[in-house]
Amino acid sequence: MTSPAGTPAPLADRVLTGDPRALARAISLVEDESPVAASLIHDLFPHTGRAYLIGVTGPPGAGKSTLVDRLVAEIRSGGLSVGVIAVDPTSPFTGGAILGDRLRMASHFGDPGVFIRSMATRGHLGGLARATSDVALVMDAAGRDIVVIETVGVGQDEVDIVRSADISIVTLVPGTGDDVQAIKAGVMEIADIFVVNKADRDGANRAVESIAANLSLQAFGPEDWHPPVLKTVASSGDGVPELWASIQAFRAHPSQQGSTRRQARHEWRLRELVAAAFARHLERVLPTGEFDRLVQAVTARTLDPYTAAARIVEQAVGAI
Ligand SMILES: Nc1nc2c(ncn2[C@@H]2O[C@H](COP(=O)(O)OP(=O)(O)O)[C@@H](O)[C@H]2O)c(=O)[nH]1
Ligand SMILES: [Mg+2]
Repeated sequence: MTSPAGTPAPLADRVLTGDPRALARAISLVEDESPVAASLIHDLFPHTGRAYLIGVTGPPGAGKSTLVDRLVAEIRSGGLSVGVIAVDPTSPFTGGAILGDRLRMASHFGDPGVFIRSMATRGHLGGLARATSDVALVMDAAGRDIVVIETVGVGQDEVDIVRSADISIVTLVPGTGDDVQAIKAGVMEIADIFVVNKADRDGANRAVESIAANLSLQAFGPEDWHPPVLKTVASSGDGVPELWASIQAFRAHPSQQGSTRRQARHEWRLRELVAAAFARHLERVLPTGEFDRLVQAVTARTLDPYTAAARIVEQAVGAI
């Protein structure tokens, strides 16, 4: 696509045509929080909202990357295009484990319907969850039907990432009942589907029962979706077609037909952006050292934290 003058079309236009090189470039800009990222998102945003976001989380080594790889193959067999965002720092997709990266990519190598991107887990000023959300937006704009986000369910950032997907899949393995504790309690509550992977190992049924027992403590209404507990062997692909079927059943479930979940996602994003903008504004308008002085006053108990916060807001808002 070229503009009338014969110069290359703007990046946003090329992303919208699905050009993988433009997609890679746009993702880098967004991930690096480049100054042009906001205007890029501005141009792309009206063309987003079509992709379905699948969050996959669980402890390191549970087989998430292997499972995602198989799931992508399953999705591709139905003809849908896929974007994968690997946020898991231990993921073979991510930098560092370059050999694993190549091996993993190899199964989809040459398939333009699959775009895999690893995210650096550090250095995001606006937060990892924000960066991940924006990368997913760019993939959405580029026409990816499905975006799969892999993350380790250990930190708050990861929980936020999975919570902001359209569906959250929590992956556990047999043998260690502690796994359920190893991931954040909050993750158990956000799971729409539980997967007991490595079901070729002893104790898979016990793990299923313990998750089911845990679920029975939660109150589900008759209209609610009841999170199923599935068994998979990601290394062989066993159970993966059933997982994909379950994802589709969730997507079609009456409880998912409104925009409640997406509205919650946008509310959360907007709050994050406003908070970040306010923090940047504070840095500009507060007199040098003022924030530190207030922290010291609170530490010395000469000032209470509510009064200190009120003073900061007053100075900031007064200067807007
Ligand atoms: N036995 C068995 N091993 C598996 C299975 N799925 C993955 N693995 C292995 O578990 C290890 C960790 O897998 P990986 O996908 O990197 O886990 P992640 O850290 O959760 O992304 C690898 O050596 C995989 O080959 C499975 O279903 N059964
Ligand atoms: Mg991984």
